[in-house]
Amino acid sequence: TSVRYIKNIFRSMKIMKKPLVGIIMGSSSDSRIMHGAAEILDEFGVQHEDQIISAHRTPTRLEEYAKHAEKNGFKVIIAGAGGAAHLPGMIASHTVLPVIGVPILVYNDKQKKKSAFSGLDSLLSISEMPSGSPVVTVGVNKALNAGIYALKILANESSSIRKMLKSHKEKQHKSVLKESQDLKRMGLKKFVKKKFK
Ligand code: RP5
Repeated sequence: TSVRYIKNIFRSMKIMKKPLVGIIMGSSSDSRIMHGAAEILDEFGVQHEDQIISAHRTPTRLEEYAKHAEKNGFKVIIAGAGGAAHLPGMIASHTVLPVIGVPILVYNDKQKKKSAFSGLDSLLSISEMPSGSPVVTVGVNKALNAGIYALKILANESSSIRKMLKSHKEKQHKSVLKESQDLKRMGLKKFVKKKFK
């Protein structure tokens, strides 16, 4: 049994070494938002492979990427896109891997302008998939949540990720308690001044 135990440890170390998550985005401009997903995966020691794939500008890469993701054993794909955000849905139509969509609020730095519909365009483009071809969708720009959701999917097969998710929850609980204690002690006026000014 101890040999089997050691073998299992090595197997799980090997699993953690190869990318389990594919992060893709429609444009380099999305990378400023999508790095939120990468950060939480890094914190959990989960490898991910990151690429730019545009549903509109590089349409032939969609099927290619879906095959690549399956061949390389990815367990979940996180796909972010803004505006007419077809990337998550089109990738989902090429694979049975779960796809988590991140609607991105397109922001043009040079003109200091948001997209015409402030992210609602991307949100609806991703969430309103036809029956039979689902994409789960997080909130606008919520790449961190997509990362956490991917970890939850991976936790079904990994007790160490499950444990880390539990302690992540505990950390959140403690941090809210601490803030509440500070608020109670200082009163609203002082609290706001200290925290936000
Ligand atoms: C979408 O168009 C991309 O996902 C991006 O959010 C948006 C704007 O792309 P750029 O014009 O910044 O390349 O396809």
